[in-house]
Amino acid sequence: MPDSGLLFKEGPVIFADIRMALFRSEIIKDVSTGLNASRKSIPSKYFYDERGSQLFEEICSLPEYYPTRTEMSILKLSAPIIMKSFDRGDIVELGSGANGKIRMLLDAAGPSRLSDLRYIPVDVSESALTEASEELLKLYPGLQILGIVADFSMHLETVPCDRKRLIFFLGSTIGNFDEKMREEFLKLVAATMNDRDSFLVGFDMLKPKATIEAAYNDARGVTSKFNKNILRVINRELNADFQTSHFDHVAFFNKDRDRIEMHLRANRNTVVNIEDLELELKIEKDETIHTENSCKFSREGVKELVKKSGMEIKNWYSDEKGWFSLTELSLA
Ligand code: SAH
Ligand code: AVI
Repeated sequence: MPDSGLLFKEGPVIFADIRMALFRSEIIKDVSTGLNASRKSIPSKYFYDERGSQLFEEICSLPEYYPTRTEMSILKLSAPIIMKSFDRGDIVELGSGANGKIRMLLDAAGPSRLSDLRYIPVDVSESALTEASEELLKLYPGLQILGIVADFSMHLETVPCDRKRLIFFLGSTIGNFDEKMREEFLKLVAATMNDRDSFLVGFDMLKPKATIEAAYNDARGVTSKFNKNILRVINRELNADFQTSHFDHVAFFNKDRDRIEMHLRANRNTVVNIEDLELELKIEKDETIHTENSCKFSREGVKELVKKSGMEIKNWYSDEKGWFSLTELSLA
């Protein structure tokens, strides 16, 4: 059980809000560092307020956004294998978001095993966490849930590790880290694992550039709304006056770094006041704010990363086209 932050109980779900007390100092530091730099950026975790989480859910069902449906197709086949040897313990999900994927695992476990399982979703988005948990309880009565609102890159120590664990990090959220952070993060998770635990990580694999770029430039413009939502978050949290119409959504594949880059590009010279940072920001036409990287992986790249983290690949699940991979890792 987490030993810091705010613990509260809502019906049979227990929530621990590790983030609340730290949020303000964190966002001030992150946004101030990012927007005062010569190449402006804002960390992608600030996409996910209530609206951002809803927009991400919409993205997941867009025809162009292949990662969600591809990973779900892999889970459909692999969930029964993964759950076969896991009859009791904790199912931890880092960056849990909505509950579609975890439901496939709970279904594979079957109703008779639910009371021996505890589900521990960890997410910065309190709204996503509470909504998903409430829905899960209705669908799976008897399941214990401990929801933790926390930044998984900073507060992994708040996730209990006293029982056997299956730890999930799905959706290729690992691709939103840069290379150094990916390695550090895997090492951090490995340091909390026992021999009996497994870590299941989703990787979005390299594929034709046009397919990848279409996934981040959907025809309905949902990804554009999602990208611009980060400015609305900054406006609300730091009393800023970004005009979202002064920025265009830009997403392209950077071939040298095997990643999609998302930016917001100013479509005119604009001045933004961020009251809580006492900052007047002059942004020139065509200047960009870098909001996200989404790395795509080769099988060799994944193997190398896993090796560096002190873990090994126990199982490799993939789809027919090799577009997405779910890797099961354990301590080496
Ligand atoms: N796992 C889900 C959601 C992926 S979207 C899926 O596969 O579809 C990424 C999720 O991670 C969002 O719910 C977001 O709120 C959460 N997230 C992003 N950065 C985070 C961080 N640093 N710490 C904890 N959660 C984070
Ligand atoms: C959460 N993450 C893995 C998504 C991605 O594809 O990198 C976020 C996203 N950004 C734009 N569309 C989806």
